Amino acid sequence: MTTYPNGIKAGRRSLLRGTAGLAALGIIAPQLPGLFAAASAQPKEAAVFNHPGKHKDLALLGDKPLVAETPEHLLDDDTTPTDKFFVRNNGGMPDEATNPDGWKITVEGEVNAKLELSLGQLKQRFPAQTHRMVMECGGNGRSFFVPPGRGNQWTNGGAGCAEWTGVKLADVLAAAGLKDSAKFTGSWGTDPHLSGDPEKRAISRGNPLSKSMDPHTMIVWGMNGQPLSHIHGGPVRLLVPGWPGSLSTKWLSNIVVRSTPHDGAGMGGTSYRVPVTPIVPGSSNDGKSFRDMEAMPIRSIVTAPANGTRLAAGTRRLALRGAAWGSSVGVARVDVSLDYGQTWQTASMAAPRNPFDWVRWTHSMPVSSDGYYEVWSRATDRNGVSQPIVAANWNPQGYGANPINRMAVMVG
Ligand SMILES: Nc1nc2c(c(=O)[nH]1)N[C@H]1C(S)=C(S)[C@@H](COP(=O)(O)O)O[C@H]1N2
Ligand SMILES: [Mo]
Repeated sequence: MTTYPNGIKAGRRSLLRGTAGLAALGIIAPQLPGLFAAASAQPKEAAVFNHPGKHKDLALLGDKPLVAETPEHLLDDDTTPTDKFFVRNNGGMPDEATNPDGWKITVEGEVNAKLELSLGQLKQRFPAQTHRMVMECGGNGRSFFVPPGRGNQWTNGGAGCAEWTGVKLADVLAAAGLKDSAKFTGSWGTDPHLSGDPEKRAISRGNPLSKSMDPHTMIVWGMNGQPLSHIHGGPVRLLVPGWPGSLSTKWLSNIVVRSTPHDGAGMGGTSYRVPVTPIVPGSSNDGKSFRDMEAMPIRSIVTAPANGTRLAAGTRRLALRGAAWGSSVGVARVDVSLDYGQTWQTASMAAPRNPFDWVRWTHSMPVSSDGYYEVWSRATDRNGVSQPIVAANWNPQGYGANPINRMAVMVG
């Protein structure tokens, strides 16, 4: 009984707080085919996440380091409010900056002149921009793998879509002057390793220069119109949209431009890497032949009604709302099914504001009778690639699981 996906947990938590939830009936939406587990075998209510400025219904996945995901029904806003945005730390948190504008960032390596900039100088020297973009943990969806991947058992809530304000990383790199040898970047934050050993880094990730030069890749100090909060990497972080969230270095202090791929903690082996040729689920592998994860796969979620909602007897229409994002080519379509995928209907989508924004979708779906229904959602990208039925391309650390979304409602 190890494979209960935590989506159940998230749904169950909200139900336990409600008055007429399905949990009370012992009915919980399974997230994987065949897992119709008895309520008694369900995980206990998730630990409560208590942090100033964060929503109390975020689901705590880990304490040390601090990791909390957003239940799907809390992702129902067009723009994810900061209090509902997931949190993923790999180490501790640095002390909070007392003088944010004095925070220093250095840029060095394959550049003509090493740059040292305070946040105040960064704001003055380069044009600011604001974009609404998804940031998503590379491990989002991990709990859907069978057998489970190693690490925090994310359901679909290791993602959010906020408005980020800052400058283009490309402008800052250009100011340092890129040498011909510049091919990759790497970055560090100031968060301490959990062991307390100052020689060790919690995480330090990097990507090809081309992604750093994308005008949507930013050094940000603002989130949803407010100064970037400490827990989200304030006063300043990287925001590398569309690729694993781990690249979006919080508490950003150092950027290095390199001729070879970055070699920080969290690079190489099986870290943020996926098989090129599929491997046997559950097998061990050193990841040497894997490739670095780049664009996150396409995903859709249902954000309303909440998983486990009980609707009045006689309800004959479901007003569904959700979101879809991911894929390097953009979301083309979202389909929903009320009959376990036998028939699908296409939802209406709002246009995304930029290639890294999510798509909000809505659909009004007829219900033929009272009873238990599962709502499935499936997004398809512009290349015709859809979410698989079950998590695909198993890998030891559980990256890239994006099966169709499943949630349940009870009518009557
Ligand atoms: N310095 C630093 N940056 C970091 C991390 C970290 O632990 N330390 N975690 C990364 C990971 S794995 C993710 S998914 C995102 C999470 O950002 P958030 O906590 O603001 O949601 O930050 C990334 N940046
Ligand atoms: Mo992550």
